[in-house]
Amino acid sequence: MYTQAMDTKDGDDVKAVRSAEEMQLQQRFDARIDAGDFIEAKDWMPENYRKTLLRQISQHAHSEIVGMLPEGNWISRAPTLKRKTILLAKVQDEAGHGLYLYAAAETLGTSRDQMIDALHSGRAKYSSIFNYPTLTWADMGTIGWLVDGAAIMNQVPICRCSFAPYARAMIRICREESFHQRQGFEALLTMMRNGTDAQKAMVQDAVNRWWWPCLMMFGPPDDQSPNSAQSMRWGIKRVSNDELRQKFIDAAVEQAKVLGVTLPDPELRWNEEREHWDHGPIDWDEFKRVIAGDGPCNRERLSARVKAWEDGAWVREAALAHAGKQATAKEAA
Ligand code: FAQ
Repeated sequence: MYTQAMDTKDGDDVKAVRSAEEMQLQQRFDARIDAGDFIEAKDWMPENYRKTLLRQISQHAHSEIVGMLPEGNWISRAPTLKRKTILLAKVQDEAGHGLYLYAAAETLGTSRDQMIDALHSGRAKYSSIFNYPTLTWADMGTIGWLVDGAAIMNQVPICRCSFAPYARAMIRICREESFHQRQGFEALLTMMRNGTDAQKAMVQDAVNRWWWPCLMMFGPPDDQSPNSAQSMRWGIKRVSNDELRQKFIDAAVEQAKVLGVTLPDPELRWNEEREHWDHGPIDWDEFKRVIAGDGPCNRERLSARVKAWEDGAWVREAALAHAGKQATAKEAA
């Protein structure tokens, strides 16, 4: 006769077998990570590795999509046809990046609709940088130079992320971001070399406003970054938040000299011993406010995304109906 007790014992046996199997899988996974192997979506992975990747990749995808808004604001006001074409292409690239990244995240077992719902309901984050306004045309060049510059610095190491679909997406994204960064720098250089005094002042003002938020893009300092240690252990992050921030500052200081702009940090000083530029304190309270939803444009950005999603409902419905008809016609043929 089967009793509750017997069921429990059987259950315990099954659990013991399963956990021995899982331990083996875990050991194999750890060994692959230690050997620098790439993990594919179909491979076994610990649940927390999957969750961490989903969090980071979906937040990254959301950043690309929300990141279209500050620049989209200037497409209709670009000063020349050439600049308008470049900006249009750049904003379209960001949409493409968002789509590669959603596709990479979907391989982890969460649907795009679920990810988008998390963004629209405020449960998912996106980069703090896109909650700042774009006030003048110089903001377009500055976003290219500094925001894309920071994005590349952070994203190049992700091309070696242990999760292969993310790493593959990043290779293509980085190539495009590199073009974005150069076009931004070139746009600013044109204004600084050939522009009027008012245009030069406009560039300096944009750099003053974007510098500190760009430094926040790399995330909190290493000793206050709750996810870093585990993500580094898993090979999701290859270089720490602080190291990347420092590399970005070191590169930007030299580029600022070529442009002829000043970076708005009186404490920027070359440190012979460290062979890096020292910098002044970052306002982490501002960062916390922005990622908690209280930055200058958080509400505006989120409501623009929700509106675009709702306005596009008929397109999604029509595409699904069309795909359904095609499938039925194929079956009938
Ligand atoms: N903004 O423990 P950590 C772009 C959150 S793409 C908002 O250090 P982690 C292209 C973090 O999520 C820009 N939240 O976290 C473009 C975590 O919260 P959670 C996006 C931030 O993940 C250019 C908490 O703080 N790039 O710009 C930020 O190990 C121009 C604790 O932080 C990526 O997403 C922030 N800045 O390291 C488009 C790259 N920083 O999730 C248009 C991939 C931190 O626990 C125009 N992501 N947080 O609730 C990463 O490399 C990492 O996720 C970090 C954060 C480095 C961003």
